[in-house]
Amino acid sequence: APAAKPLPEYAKWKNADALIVHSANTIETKRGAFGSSVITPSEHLFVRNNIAPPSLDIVKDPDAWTLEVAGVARPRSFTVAELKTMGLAALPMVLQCSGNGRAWFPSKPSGTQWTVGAAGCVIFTGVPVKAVLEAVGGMSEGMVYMTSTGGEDMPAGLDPKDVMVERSVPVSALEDAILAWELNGQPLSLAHGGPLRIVVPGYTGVNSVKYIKRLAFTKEQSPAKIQQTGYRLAPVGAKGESTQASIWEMPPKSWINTPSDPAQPVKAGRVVISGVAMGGMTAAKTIEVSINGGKDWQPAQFVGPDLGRYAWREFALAVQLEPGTYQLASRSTNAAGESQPEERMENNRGYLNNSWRDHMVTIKVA
Ligand code: MSS
Repeated sequence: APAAKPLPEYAKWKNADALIVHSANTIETKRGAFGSSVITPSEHLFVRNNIAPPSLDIVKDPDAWTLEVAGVARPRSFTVAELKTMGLAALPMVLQCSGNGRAWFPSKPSGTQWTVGAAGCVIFTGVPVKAVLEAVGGMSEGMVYMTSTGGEDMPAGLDPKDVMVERSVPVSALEDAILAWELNGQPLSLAHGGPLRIVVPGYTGVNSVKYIKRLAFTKEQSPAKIQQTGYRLAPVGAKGESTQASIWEMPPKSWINTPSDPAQPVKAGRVVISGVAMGGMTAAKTIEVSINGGKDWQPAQFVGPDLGRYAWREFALAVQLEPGTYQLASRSTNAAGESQPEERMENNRGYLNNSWRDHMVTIKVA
């Protein structure tokens, strides 16, 4: 096996044993490293940056970071210190990259070959966007999108529009969105968007812009490339276009974490199969497991606390397994009645994979 790449400086505090370092900007959680306590430890949480993150200096005095708010009745800026006086919400939610599961697309889309680990269930703490909006007299009339701008320095010589991380989501998404300065009980690290990050629960990771410096309510979607042609549901072989669906809401999804290592035979007898199930925009309601490649399904139990509609649930099913080979699959259904499909939705960049067949694991019992 090739030598593991080292963790980049800004993520040095993470647990290298729990992670696959694809590059300095793309770090994946190993399938066996989510734990079974619902919340993904921060040291195990994936990282994805579209461009190099800003300097670590910006998290030295987080309260001094400023956020500009525009497209509202009374536009103004707030420091993080001021935001902390305006409201408080703790938001348990799945943070998942749009391209999680890309590795299984037969069309071999470009981009990081994530399997399951570009996701985690974490608790962000901050101020509700609603509270901030109230303080500025509400959004200006006719606004359709909530547009967030990342605080990266723009590389010299390039058109900022081609590189800036600026994402727009429908204004309806502000309902449960927060501006967060804390993750799992600790000040938000640079790796995850400190000093301040917007988090849009139920939406894919790219919509939760890190080191947010501007929050604007806008009539149009951002002109940035990452919005206009990036993160679009393009047919295989076709370029991204602003007329195609934007990658916003997440569909229901689940996968098995234990046992999941084909190289580690499991001892015959009673085996507990466990994993995680999410509902997307609404809660995961039921979860089924198959031990024969999806021919037969049986209900599994949710275990651990229910942290609300945007969090995932741990699930478990105890089965009796004789020596042999088993294909373990899981299928979740959300409160809106939507189930994981057998097949992925093919698309050029490998987004939104929630196929139960792709997430299946083959294990040996001896
Ligand atoms: N933000 C910013 N500012 N920048 C960048 O690059 N990225 C995205 C988000 N945000 C970015 C941002 C993505 S893309 C993702 S996933 C996320 O983030 C991640 O997170 P973390 O914390 O994990 O790193 Mo895909 O859809």
